[in-house]
Amino acid sequence: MSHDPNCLFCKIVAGQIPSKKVYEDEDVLAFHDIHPWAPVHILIIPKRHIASMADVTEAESQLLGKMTTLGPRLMKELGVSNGFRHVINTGHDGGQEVFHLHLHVMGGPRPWLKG
Ligand code: DGP
Repeated sequence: MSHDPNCLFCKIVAGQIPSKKVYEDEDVLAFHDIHPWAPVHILIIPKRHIASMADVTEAESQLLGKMTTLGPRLMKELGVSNGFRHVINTGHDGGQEVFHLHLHVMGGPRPWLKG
């Protein structure tokens, strides 16, 4: 399924729910997280509906590569210069709340990160 009409992030992709976009191309969308855990917290998502990392196959390797390499570029553009964290929560026990694959990229001055 490329678009799930009941999916929150598919609605953001379709422009039915507003978001603070930071990047968009034909494959991916990046926008600010509504409940940031860090001074700069963005989500990078595929435009087409993939529920989670548990649903990713080798066919999505290039897409995943694009998402992960976009993180550093966008952090730089957003002024994050001293490090950042990538997180993907997968499934109920992995703490996933929105079942449309998303990469959290978080940075900015500490303390916001434990440890
Ligand atoms: P996760 O627990 O990994 O599924 O994280 C889901 C994230 O999505 C969470 O950090 C908050 C964010 N989020 C939920 N609803 C919205 C929304 O409507 N807009 C935006 N920008 N972010 C949202």
